[in-house]
Amino acid sequence: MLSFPKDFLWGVACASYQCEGGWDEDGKGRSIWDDFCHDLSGHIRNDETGDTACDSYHRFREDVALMKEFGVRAYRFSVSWPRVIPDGDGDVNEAGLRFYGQLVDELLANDIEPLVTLYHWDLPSALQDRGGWLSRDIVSAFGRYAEILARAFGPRVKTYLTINEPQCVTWLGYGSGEHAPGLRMGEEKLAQIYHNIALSHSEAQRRIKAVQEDALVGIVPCGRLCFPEKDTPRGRDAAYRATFDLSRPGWYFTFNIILDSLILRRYDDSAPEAVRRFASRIPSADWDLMETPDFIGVNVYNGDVVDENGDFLKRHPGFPLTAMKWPVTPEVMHYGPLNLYRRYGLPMLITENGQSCNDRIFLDGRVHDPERIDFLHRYLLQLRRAVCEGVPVKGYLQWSFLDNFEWSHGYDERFGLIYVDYPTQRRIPKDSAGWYRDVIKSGGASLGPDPEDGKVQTCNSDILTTNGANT
Ligand code: PNW
Repeated sequence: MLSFPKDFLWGVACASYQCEGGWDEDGKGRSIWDDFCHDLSGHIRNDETGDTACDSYHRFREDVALMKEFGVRAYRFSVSWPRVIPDGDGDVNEAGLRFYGQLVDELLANDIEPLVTLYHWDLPSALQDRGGWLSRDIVSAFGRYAEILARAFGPRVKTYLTINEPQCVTWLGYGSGEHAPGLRMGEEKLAQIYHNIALSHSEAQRRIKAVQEDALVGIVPCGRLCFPEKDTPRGRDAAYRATFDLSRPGWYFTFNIILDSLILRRYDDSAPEAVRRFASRIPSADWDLMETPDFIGVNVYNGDVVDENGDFLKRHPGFPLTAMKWPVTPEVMHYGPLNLYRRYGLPMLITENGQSCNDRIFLDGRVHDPERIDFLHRYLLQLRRAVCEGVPVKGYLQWSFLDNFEWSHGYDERFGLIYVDYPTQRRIPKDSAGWYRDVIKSGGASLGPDPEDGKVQTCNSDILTTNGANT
């Protein structure tokens, strides 16, 4: 009896700046994250940097061997743009390309499918000097970069993710300034950045497919995902509407701000004034340039609960939190993908899910992380509900295989299945690594029955219908 489809892809994910290190080796150019960390003005906890990180630039073979040992079937990694094209749109750094070619070969030799993210936030500094994502020049530079990678990888790589979390790139990078390049811009400029990102995704998708027709190309948005307090038709509708309502605070942190552009080729009627003003100036030729992705990569960490009237409910005192103080809301893994499917009708891949814990090495020399196991277990049970309802989720990637550099939080936050002792770079599998190995090996059967009804659901082959927003 299978509850997840037989070809369901089980894997793990990471990103270049968070794990590679080797920040100035073998001809790599500088990225905005190198600059942001090096200026030591309090952007990053403990003034930490990704200069060395997990040293995966040198230890990738050891890391891939560990993935193999724990049964991982897919690895989502990102390419550092300035490692491959130091100034972003000039000469190619062959040594950088070679590194990623070797990583891909090592994965394939171990039966692990490489899933390649083109952009996980380490923009070449030289491009930021020319405006970064605010400048429309980025569209052709990003397209060229994508084509260079697609040519280099050839048929070895079948799945690409273009841009990780446009919402974080835009809002955290150019709005709140919490992330590199640390700027604070107004809403119309943020809308311009979103538009440039949508055009960049589209250009990359076209150029990858021109080189490799059968490649699958997705994008990885993030943002507010809502779920109903009560699972009733009214509750579900309210959660759907709240998820995509741009008139609520934080329009820049919603999935539809980017996906409506790419897929529906318009902005939602609920868009705030600044966005509408910007949208009214978009030339109609731009809409013709938009490419619908083949699938949506969804990063799922937590969500908001709404009642049947669509009001957001406050969490009760003492609500369960992760070490990073993110709420533990497993239901988001059911209703998040469900609502995205209802609006867009596309297949999905869970591209990230996990939690940070205050992990440490115990007296017995091992790393025990029962909270992480409980978290993954709860979220995967909810994902099973979505899959059993017919939501086409093709795979699940845990974030993250190794502990790594958690952006402005530095190394304090540990998301890994594998503990990294940074002073020695020793890797120590946590209890959760063994637990996840069993999940993968059993195709999800080891999750056991759903505590709510005591049953192990099985897949429903009748695929849900979408509500037609995209027709
Ligand atoms: C993701 N939120 O970012 C990133 O893609 C990863 O690089 C990062 O390490 C991981 O999550 C863990 O933080 C997120 O506010 C940023 O819900 C913000 C949110 C979620 C994920």
